[in-house]
Amino acid sequence: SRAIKQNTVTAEDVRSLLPLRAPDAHKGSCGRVGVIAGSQGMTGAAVLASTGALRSGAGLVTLGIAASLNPVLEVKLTEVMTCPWPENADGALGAKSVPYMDELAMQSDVTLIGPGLGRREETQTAIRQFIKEARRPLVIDADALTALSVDINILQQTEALAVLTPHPGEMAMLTGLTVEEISQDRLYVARQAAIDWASIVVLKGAGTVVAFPDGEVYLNSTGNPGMATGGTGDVLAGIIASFIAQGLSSHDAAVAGVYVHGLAGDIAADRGMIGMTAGDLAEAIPAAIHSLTK
Ligand code: NPW
Ligand code: AMP
Ligand code: MG
Repeated sequence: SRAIKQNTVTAEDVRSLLPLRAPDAHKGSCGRVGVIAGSQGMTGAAVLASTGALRSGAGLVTLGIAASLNPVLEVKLTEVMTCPWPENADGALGAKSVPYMDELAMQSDVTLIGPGLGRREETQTAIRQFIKEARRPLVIDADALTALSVDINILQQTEALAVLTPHPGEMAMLTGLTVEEISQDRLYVARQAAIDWASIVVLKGAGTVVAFPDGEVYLNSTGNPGMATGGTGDVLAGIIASFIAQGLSSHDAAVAGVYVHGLAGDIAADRGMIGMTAGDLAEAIPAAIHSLTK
């Protein structure tokens, strides 16, 4: 690996970054997270992303979802509010949904877009249009990364500061490199991407790298291979968005979010690493935050 100065994050560092709860806090002062996620077959991704945001302390979480899926989400989610949005003939988000995406973003401190949205062409086009016009902080994950990969210049065009959370497969799509090339030099690849895209890049995997447009790089120390199971990335995106909504800079939210996500994975693994689920990890987030702040 090329010589890059890497920062390691300690529990003490994260403690000092985490949002505080003022005695007179109310739900409106603890951050509003907008979530654009889920499609037929992947409503779970929307649930996990929204739950990750709630379990890390967001005051209010609102999920935008294709209208035909709304009844399912109303049942699966209790504390999260949902917005049933007009959909295309195939029941997915598309051009008709974009004004509603814009409206949700204007009413939220941060918008998380991508988990489980799917790769239908109309959905992908709508995602690009939304990101291009966005003005407030974004967390961009999963199928919204796929959308970006056909026109990465959108990141230069948008006013919004974005945190991108690719796994190595998504990073390969975004950069044109192979997964093997990325794995050989994770620090360098993440750092160069953050510089080129003027965005914060969270390159996931064992030893997640968080890289910033000024060349600064962090290597995470928490987490375990029990987290190699469907949906854990959706939870991470929710945590980072939640910390931004609670007033952390996107920089601090990415660093603290990755650490807390891994710690929650470690706490969930105390009950057995094999067979732990993304839902178990999400349920362990409050204990992870408590262990850092008590
Ligand atoms: P391979 O072949 O496995 O070795 P995709 P996804 C590669 C939603 N979900 N290191 C991988 O390689 C997500 O939110 C919904 C190296 C393959 O080529 C998305 O919207 C769930 N390679 C959607 O599903 C729960 C790695 O990347 C490609 C790698 C698709 O997301 C699950 C796979 O990537 C899921 O979260 C690594 N660490 N990781 C739900 N319950 O609703 C991946 N690759 O095609 O983007 O598939 O990540 O599952
Ligand atoms: P995704 O592939 O988007 O669901 O994201 C998977 C999440 O699990 C990321 O946060 C990864 O960093 C984490 N993860 C997966 N495998 C491991 C591993 N072997 N060690 C630590 N974290 C992992
Ligand atoms: Mg993912």
